[in-house]
Amino acid sequence: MNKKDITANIEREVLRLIREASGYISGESIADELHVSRSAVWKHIGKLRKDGFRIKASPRLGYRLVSVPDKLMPVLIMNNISTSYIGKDIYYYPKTESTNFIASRLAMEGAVEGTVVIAEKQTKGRGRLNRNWLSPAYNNILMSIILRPELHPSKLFTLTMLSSLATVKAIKRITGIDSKIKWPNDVYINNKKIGGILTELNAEMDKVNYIVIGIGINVNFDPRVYPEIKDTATSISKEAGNKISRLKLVISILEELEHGYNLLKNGKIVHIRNEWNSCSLVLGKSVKIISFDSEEEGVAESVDDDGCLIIRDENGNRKSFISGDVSLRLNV
Ligand code: BTX
Repeated sequence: MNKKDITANIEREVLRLIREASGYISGESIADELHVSRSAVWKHIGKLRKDGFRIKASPRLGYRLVSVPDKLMPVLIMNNISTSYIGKDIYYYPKTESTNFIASRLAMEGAVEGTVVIAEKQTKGRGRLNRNWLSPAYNNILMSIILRPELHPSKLFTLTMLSSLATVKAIKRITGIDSKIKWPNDVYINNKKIGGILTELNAEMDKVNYIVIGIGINVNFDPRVYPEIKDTATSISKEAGNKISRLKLVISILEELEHGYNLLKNGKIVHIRNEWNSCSLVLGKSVKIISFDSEEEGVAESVDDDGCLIIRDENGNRKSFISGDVSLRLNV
């Protein structure tokens, strides 16, 4: 472990101890428990305060945690997560270009599987087909996860499936709300978009080097701040009618993702596909598939192993569409 990791670990432990204390906890007991000096404890308390934690200090009693900031800081995630490898290494940025971009760079430099990149604000948030992903600072979830699956590159869609499924399950777990998946990569509540997945890979002919899963979720923002999406987007808080804990949701998504990824590693792909299908917003519905030079209509029948959507047109012909190239609109 390098010096930076040791410092981060102590800070995490200091926070854990003052969080777990029912009232005040003395600097001396923290120092004893962590085998560090009292002035080191004081320094870490100072750093936590600078990051937005409100900590009361009393010369006789010690320290008491008053409140934690509404920020998706690694120290808060790591102290509460129950995963064994996803989210054990977290990079946090108040502002960056795109978490997918940072995660790709880290993956190229050898970052371990399960590394997570989180931003509070992206200046170049990306969707599919070069589209933009919009989000104001400190309202939503913007994160990317690095995985290194033993998977043929053509099976990339399975990871998109896993991620949207993890998102749907976490939303249910934290808020009780049912969300749906719109093929290929969007998450919807009440027919409006609340999230999207952008899966990118680096691969050779038949081997994946790494995959970056980018997840963007509208948690506590009012989509009216962006005129271009105000009619098509919503957020979880808007649908729930109250503010949602971004921290609990991030943790839950990472836990669900690890659970699903373990199933995939154990060959349970059919189980994942069945669950994913049961959350589909499009199967059985009349849809329009739009590509850059044509439009096709039909009833969405199924999604195959490679993520292609099969539709049946009005003449009974079946057609298959690759997820990478097209957009889908529901006919209402
Ligand atoms: P997508 O191509 O399906 O969605 C992009 C389209 O959705 C945009 O063209 C716009 O119309 C609409 N849109 C943009 N922002 C929002 C929003 N906040 N809510 C609803 N609709 C919106 C979906 O792509 C994949 C998005 C992944 C975003 C994550 S964030 C973390 C990671 N980093 C990064 O740069 N991208 C991913």
